[in-house]
Amino acid sequence: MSNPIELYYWPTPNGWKISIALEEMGLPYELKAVNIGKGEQFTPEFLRISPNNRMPAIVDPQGPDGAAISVFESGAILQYLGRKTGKFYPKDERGRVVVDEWVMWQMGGVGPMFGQASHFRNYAPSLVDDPIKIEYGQTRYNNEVNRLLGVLERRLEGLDYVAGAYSIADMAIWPWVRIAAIFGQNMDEFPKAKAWIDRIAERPAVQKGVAVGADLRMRPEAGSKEAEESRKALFGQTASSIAAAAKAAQS
Ligand SMILES: N[C@@H](CCC(=O)N[C@@H](CS)C(=O)NCC(=O)O)C(=O)O
Repeated sequence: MSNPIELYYWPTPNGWKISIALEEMGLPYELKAVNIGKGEQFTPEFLRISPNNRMPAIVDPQGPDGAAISVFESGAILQYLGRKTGKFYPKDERGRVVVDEWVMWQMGGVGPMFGQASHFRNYAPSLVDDPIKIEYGQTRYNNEVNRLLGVLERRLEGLDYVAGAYSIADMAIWPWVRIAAIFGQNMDEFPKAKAWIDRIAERPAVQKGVAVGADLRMRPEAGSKEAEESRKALFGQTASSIAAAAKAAQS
């Protein structure tokens, strides 16, 4: 029996990509919660595994040649797990290129743009402070989210999954797209994407994956001390603030 993969995780769309993949691939794993609202992503131990101070990350005790390996960036983790298991990641070059294209589309487009749309919708300071700038940010990122949903809708014309067969690309894209309605997108505009969301949601491994650590995700009440601490940990990060947080975590 091999040692479980360590999953550095917090229950968010980027975290779900990996809990879903591990469930789909039937790999044993051990949860290592990284409470990003409390700044646990800045500890020197975590930064050694994930230098970008973001979760998810994994440590596979049985990496290449049997030695341990750590991987950060969800797209790289999905590709690593796909290569390791030979599941949901085609071995033939043409098939693999298509999956890689859609994984990269998620990593470079969907993740960052949905992330910014969420920031401007849920976290930007009140409209009263600076209505023009905030509205500009909201419109820009909501339009990008809408454009990306249109790309997905066109892609799913005649396909059940983005690369033909269900793959790590769907696992990367689904956790963000399924919450697009919460960002104010009208999903009736995108019937194929909507059907794809439901098709994937029916998979038992996906249901297990999104349930991982659900009890950890307790959004602090707006205006509470916890909410203020979480804002401080997550927003306004600079190179020197990360260095200071890492140092503080060490002492
Ligand atoms: N490109 C990264 C993005 C990961 C990411 O943004 N993770 C967020 C949570 S969804 C995080 O760890 N945030 C901590 C922080 O902002 O300090 C990936 O796909 O792995």
